[in-house]
Amino acid sequence: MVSELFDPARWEELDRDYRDITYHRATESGTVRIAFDRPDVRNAFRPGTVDELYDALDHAKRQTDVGCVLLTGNGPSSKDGGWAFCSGGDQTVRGGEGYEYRDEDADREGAAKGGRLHILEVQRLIRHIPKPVLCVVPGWAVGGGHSLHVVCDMTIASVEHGKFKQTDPDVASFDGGFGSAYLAKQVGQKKAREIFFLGKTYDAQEAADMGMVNETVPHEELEDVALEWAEEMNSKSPTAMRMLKYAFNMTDDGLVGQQTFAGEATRLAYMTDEAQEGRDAFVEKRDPDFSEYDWHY
Ligand code: S0N
Repeated sequence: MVSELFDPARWEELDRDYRDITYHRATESGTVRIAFDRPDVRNAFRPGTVDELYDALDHAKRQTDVGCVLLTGNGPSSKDGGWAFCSGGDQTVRGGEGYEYRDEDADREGAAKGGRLHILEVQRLIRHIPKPVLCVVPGWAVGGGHSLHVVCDMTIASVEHGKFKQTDPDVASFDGGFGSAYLAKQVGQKKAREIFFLGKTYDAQEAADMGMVNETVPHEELEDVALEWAEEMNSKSPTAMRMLKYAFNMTDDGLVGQQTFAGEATRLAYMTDEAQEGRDAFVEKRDPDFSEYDWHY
């Protein structure tokens, strides 16, 4: 069983030999579903989990017929029936320098000898992937899992089980990037400081009321609604969606945001006859003739 909320009839597994996540593609649309699959530890991530997550997101990014990405957590826990999106870094593999590849992970290809903190690479990929990422929260979103929900384009949460909490300072950890700064953009400075400094638990409706969750959904309907939202987004212009995502990012992302947006603008400009005249003139070793192109206003 992938998850009690997962309808196998609507999904096809993408076989990429993952252990800590599952990866599916909708049978009838260009939506993919990536899910943490460690429900007995509230979907905490270890370095191998982060490698798999990065790989799946990167794969989804490269599929030109894939639109929306759903990021969620499988469940419930076989131990106590509890639900989680993700409870952040697995504290049992945290060493002196970061999170370590242990036991069967030690032989993983590319396993670093020292500790890793590469969930931040995943955060950047979610931020810059040229398609919408919808976080689907069936239970706890805690610590680094809370930060992942913050960085996704939108979040929907189970009204019964969705719970949001920042434990970073309890375990002497701090996400000083998107997890705090971007959170403050969503809920305001005072509220963001409360979330980190007090570590209170907020239910899904409270999280929606403060602006970090888009909508609360009855638990049983969570994945159906996620798929509906994804299909709505997939029906829109991919170029417009990509440019909008990068435009929303740009004011907060500084020169990296400008570069990302500008790269897409360049790609669009390359499609014009004008740009092709520039290329052709160079290749044909002649002066370019831009005389027939207007100075639009
Ligand atoms: C999620 C919580 C609130 C759930 O509480 P609840 O429902 O009472 O369940 P528990 O009985 O506590 O948990 C059930 C079982 O799951 C295990 N477990 C839960 N979370 C983790 C975890 N994060 N790591 C390892 N195990 C976990 C429990 O131990 C329990 O197991 P059993 O059944 O064997 O007893 C509650 O569990 C909780 O508070 N969890 C810890 C949350 C936490 O502190 N997470 C870490 C926060 N910090 C980060 O995530 C930092 C990492 C990060 O993202 C980052 C940030 C900046 C820069 C880099 C990084 C990076 O990591 O790369």
